[in-house]
Amino acid sequence: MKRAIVFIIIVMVTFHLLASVSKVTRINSQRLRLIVYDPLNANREREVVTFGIPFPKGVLFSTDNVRVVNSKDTVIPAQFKVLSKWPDGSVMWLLVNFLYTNGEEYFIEYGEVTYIPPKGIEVWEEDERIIVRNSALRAIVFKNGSMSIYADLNHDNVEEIVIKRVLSVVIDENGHEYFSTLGVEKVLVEEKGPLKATVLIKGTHKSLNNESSLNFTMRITFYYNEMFFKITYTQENNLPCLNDGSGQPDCLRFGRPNSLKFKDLSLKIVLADRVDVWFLPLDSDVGNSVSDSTLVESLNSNVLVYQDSSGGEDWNRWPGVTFKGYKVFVDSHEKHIGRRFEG
Ligand SMILES: [Ca+2]
Repeated sequence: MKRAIVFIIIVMVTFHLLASVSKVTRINSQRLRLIVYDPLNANREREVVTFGIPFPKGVLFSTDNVRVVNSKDTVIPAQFKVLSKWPDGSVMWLLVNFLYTNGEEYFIEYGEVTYIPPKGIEVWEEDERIIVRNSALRAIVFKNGSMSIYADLNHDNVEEIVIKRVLSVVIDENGHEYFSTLGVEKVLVEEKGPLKATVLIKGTHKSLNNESSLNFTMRITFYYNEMFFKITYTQENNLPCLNDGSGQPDCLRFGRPNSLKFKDLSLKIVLADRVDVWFLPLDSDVGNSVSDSTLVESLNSNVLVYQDSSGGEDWNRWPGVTFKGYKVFVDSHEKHIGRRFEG
């Protein structure tokens, strides 16, 4: 199975006018060369690269007139979003996603070019659910925030259920449980394009007695032709920060009013079948130059990931932390120390 990692890239672009020598006539079109820096220098095949790019005033008025091509002038599947515009309505900042394979050269062309995006992902919304389908999987996100995934894993042209349910559970100090699926406030399609589509779920964890705990935001992103998907999951405490009586905020230290304490937080992905191995993406060890890697273990092992502090430069700025970053324990043995656990 392909690794579900969307890597971080830095894209440098160089502007130059399109040379007159070309297989395709491009009157008044311009071309930018894209250079993708991959710090891991990994083998990348058709992975989504995302970046923003600024345009001069008055040169691009529609995402129909921009496209990504390779050195053979083949148009590459891409997705564009206008982030801001100049006063004359032309594009100032454009968000670009395209499918990148390392070793290829890529260019952005704009001006008198046309781009017809592929029909990569279908998304439709019904009263009780949102359905997302690409060539590899079908996902149903219910309006209560749960999700099921179907795919044809054994290639007999009949799809099977692969994931039965996705939810998060908070356990408070007294052992009471709060479920994301009981307190969903919003389920919507946040982004829908040929390369990726994102469903947003927001809500509050609630107990069976309708008591509330942490707030959450979950984004589930599906990709063109890919069986993997990405869950971005954020916990929030949306209770207000109170005034300490002298005009200063009284929420900077743990335990102050409207702090939320909990003993455990789990993101539960209920699979239809048992699996034999799992893997964790790991970032560099603190204090040495070991590069990013993956930890693969059997499902019989017991895994604990403990993020004690932010892992950044200011990791010990507030009291209550004991070390920089996170540790991974397998069967109670410490296996790894990193900065920020990526899930
Ligand atoms: Ca099947």
